[in-house]
Amino acid sequence: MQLIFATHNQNKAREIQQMLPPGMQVKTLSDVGIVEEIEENGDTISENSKIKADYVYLRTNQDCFADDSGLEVNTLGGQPGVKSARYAAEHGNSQANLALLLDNLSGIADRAAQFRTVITLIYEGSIHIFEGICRGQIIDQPRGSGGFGYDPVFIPEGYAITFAEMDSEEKNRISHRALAFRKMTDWLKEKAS
Ligand code: ITT
Repeated sequence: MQLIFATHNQNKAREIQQMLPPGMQVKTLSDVGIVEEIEENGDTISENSKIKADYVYLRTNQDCFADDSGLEVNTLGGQPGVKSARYAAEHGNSQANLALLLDNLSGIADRAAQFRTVITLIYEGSIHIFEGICRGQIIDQPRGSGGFGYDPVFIPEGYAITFAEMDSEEKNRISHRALAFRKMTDWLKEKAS
């Protein structure tokens, strides 16, 4: 069985391949001849994951899934949210995004935030949604050099270190993305058994 992942990122695809039963093969967009970037113009993280999955399904008529993620900060009304990659400027610059976030939170005591991933799976023509949430706190100075994006300022609940200070295996065990992917792969395993 073949499942198309709406991404050009081979690393993401490899990671999810390892979580799936043998017999289920993940293909990336390039593997199926989709070379263009899919425009993510939805108003929410969920909408963007659906836009990407719908696009691939329309083009290929095959089982497929798409993910979208973002950081939601309580006191900022859920911002940067769907705009996480382009918070400070249209073309994603993690440093600038991070600086703007810290700026917007300066002097604010409530630093609660969460990373959210939404996966839209189109399987045998039906849509299934899987969500992963990782709650935590935004600190006021970046710490650590691992990960990407907002990792240096995010401390997940139950930890004293940021995602950027954590080794990648540990982050991949507890992250929003890992949780959402695990939900999807568990569901697929159930289907396949
Ligand atoms: P795609 O090409 O797969 O779309 P992306 O960089 O847009 O990659 P996501 O959709 O997963 O990544 O996430 C959107 C933004 O949300 C991302 O650019 C980061 O700013 C932020 N983000 C998401 N997951 C994150 C994580 O685990 N750690 C830090 N920042 C994250």
